[in-house]
Amino acid sequence: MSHTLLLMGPLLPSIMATLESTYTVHRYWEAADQPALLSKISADCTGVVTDGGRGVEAAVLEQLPGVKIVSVFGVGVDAVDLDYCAKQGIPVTNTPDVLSDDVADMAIALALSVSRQLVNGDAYARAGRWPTDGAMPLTRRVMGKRAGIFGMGSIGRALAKRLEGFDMQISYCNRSEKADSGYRFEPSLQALAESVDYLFVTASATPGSVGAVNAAVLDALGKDGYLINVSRGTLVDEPVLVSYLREGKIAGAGLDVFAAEPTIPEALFALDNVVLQPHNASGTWETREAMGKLVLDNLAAHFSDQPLLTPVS
Ligand code: 8YV
Repeated sequence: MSHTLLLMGPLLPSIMATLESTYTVHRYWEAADQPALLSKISADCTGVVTDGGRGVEAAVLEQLPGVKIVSVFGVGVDAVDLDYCAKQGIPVTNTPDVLSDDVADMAIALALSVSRQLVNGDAYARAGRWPTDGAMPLTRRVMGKRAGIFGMGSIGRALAKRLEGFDMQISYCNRSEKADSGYRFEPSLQALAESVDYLFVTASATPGSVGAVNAAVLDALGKDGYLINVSRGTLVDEPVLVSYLREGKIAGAGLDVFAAEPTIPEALFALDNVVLQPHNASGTWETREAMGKLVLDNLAAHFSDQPLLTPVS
């Protein structure tokens, strides 16, 4: 008999197809009566599969005492109740590294888009304003500027490599210094913000990083500074960010992530110093396939008593 899994939300169709042909999968998000589903599978369910945004809460895991693995489609595990999993000895796996290049690409795309006003330029061209109004307003150069990276993990390093191509001076803030990186380490996020033109947020969401990009950090970034966030919206004090963008207290922002997804603060829609994405930094076929494969491989390793490929430490 195949192992019984609870799937919290939809994944890539090809990954779901493999999952459903290998295991007995129950689709939580489609259940009309979710508590009834949990009690129905309570005795049999041995694993949970979810994505980084949905995660899984203790209230669900408590109903499934046989669960011995949580496999996450995503690198961020902030939506999983890690304390509960640790207490119960449930290993959690994620999908690091395979998405770093695409997420770094998105950070670069956002920095270029907001600085060079790509979205506004596109609208200007499509509205036929070039022949009537002449050239669009001038924009800001990216190359050669100072970049600060908050979070020097796999995504931070992939981003730094790209920023080098733009001849940028690179500094970073991280829990610990990465001496081998060759970039300037700045332990204080506020001091980092003060010394750069672009502040990139790539750190994972932990109790220590949530809310870290606050008013003091944005003040330090200043009216000529840009914020680019491809990590989690919760790392930024979002209401403060919105008001700073409105009032021109920072130059602009490129945002792929928000505090209460999929809701984006409506005030941002009217601002032309912001470029928005619907949390799509890892959203390429190539990366999503690779993430899905890691989810499947971790499950296969678990169910055949092999070491997990990418356990969350
Ligand atoms: C995904 C992410 O969009 O990896 C993460 O932590 O946030 C993204 O890659 C998400 O997990 C898929 O829904």
